[in-house]
Amino acid sequence: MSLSHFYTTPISSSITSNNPLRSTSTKTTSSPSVHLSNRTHYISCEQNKQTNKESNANHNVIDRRNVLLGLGGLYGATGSAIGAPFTPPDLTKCHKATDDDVNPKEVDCCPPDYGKAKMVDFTPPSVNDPLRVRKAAHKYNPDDIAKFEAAIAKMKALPADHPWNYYQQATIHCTYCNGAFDQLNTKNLLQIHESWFFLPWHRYYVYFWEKILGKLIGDDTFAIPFWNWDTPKGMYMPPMYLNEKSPLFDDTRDKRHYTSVIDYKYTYKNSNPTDIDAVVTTNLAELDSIFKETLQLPALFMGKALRAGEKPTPAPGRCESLHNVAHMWAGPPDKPHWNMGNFHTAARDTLFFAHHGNVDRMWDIYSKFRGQKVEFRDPDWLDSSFIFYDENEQLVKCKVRNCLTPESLRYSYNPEPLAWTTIRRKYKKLRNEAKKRSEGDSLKLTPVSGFGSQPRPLTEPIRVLVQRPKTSRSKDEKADAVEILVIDGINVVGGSTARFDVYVTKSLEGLVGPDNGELAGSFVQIPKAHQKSSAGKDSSLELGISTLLEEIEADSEKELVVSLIPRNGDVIVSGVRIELFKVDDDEI
Ligand SMILES: [Cu+2]
Repeated sequence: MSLSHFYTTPISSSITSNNPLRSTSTKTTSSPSVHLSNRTHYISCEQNKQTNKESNANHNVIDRRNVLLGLGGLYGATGSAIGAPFTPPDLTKCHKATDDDVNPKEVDCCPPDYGKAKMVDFTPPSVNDPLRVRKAAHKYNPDDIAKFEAAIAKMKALPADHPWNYYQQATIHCTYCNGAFDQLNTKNLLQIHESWFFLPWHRYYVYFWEKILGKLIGDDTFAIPFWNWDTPKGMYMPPMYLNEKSPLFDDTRDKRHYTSVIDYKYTYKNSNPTDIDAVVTTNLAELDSIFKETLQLPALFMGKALRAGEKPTPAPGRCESLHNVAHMWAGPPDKPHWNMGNFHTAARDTLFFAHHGNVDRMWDIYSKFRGQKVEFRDPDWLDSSFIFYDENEQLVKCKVRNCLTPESLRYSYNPEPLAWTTIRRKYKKLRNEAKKRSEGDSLKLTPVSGFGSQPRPLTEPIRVLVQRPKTSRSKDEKADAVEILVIDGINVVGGSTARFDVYVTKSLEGLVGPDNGELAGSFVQIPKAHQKSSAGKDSSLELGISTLLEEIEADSEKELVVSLIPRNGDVIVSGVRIELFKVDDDEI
């Protein structure tokens, strides 16, 4: 399958992944996950055969715990719960969390008091229930706005301790993201961000919020708006959120951005771009890259695996990293970045739900590009569960497998043109002009060498030569394994906000010019509350580069120049490497 044709060609080859990034040997040993050498991680055919034998016929899923045990019982002897689906926490054991951007640092993230409420399994809505259709926020008419405002006003007017109360609802985000609970029977943080739970958890969260609002105004067709930040006219704060008299208004947002276009390269410093057309084009090109580079390996889009008993190692997908930018941009530039700019408080702003409507829509589009093949056939993902308070005031336990499509929850998105699917030619023109300008600035070439063996602070741009495991791969080889740039051991000093961008270009015999090359992706972190014990845990960033290499005609290059460009925050990086990751094929 050619990646460059995926927008127009029906996806026929099997690209479903059983969490392929976990399938490497690196995560099954006790050694640190920092790798300074370049290695190829192919899963052997034997392992694939073994996993298939163990697949569950009903759901076509594979039990990775058996696979791991079969590979030497690495986890079996510990008796821990490692390698199992996530479960809801013990609701009686909520504790304070830490937020490094706040003074004093301790914050309360405990959810509504569920008392002795009995938890039942969530039953997905009937196919006969009305379909709720979410519309783009910037297209809302006065009637749409009035209805939405009425619902929000009612939610805000509920008693403060009611589980449907606006602020109680906002606290749920804090609960699952900010260290209010440990995972059941462990000392490990309950955290659904920066992993494969990011998209399904937020899907449920927004779903129940919408259902409750509908119930409050007695309308079972009620749907929330989505912030359509992937289309030129939607790349602004939707106007209805800026009316100071509206219950949708939030005074904490960055006022510089009330009328400016969102820049996906935003850090707190660069605001209000003047060349709007260039920013919009660059934004769209990034979206195009995100979809193309992640299509074969869902972990690259959705985030890496996290299983019960594991200490979360932040590894967000590109969807989440981009979503962080919009949080940063909407929230204020100063600490503690309330509301949107800090996970701990983000859901206090109604714009959060429009933002996550679009994040959820991105997942839906991604899923449809993939022919709606399940992203991870792993029961540790599918059978993981979260709790929510539903529109009948019932505590429900919701499994990932029941939210794989919006339609299964009886909602959908009003179709909007996907502006980023046709931007490539315009973007190339823009890039070529920029390159010419940069050549004019300086023809100076500077030497580049390897990263070295020690972690390095990213106080200035780091440009390093990185070897590729294989050059000039055939189409079949590319369909079989994805080339990935891995940035290891990313430590944000102080755990606060940070960003750096990663560029790739060809080397000129060990030298590099002034142009950084093409953007491969970004590391973007916004402040969050956490448990002290998990502070400072290193992150990793994994970026697909197959399409990028075709674009810059670097397929035959043995080495590439990778540039890490600091934008914000104090960051230390431990290593940069390029690997090939096997794409699981359910037809094997
Ligand atoms: Cu968010």
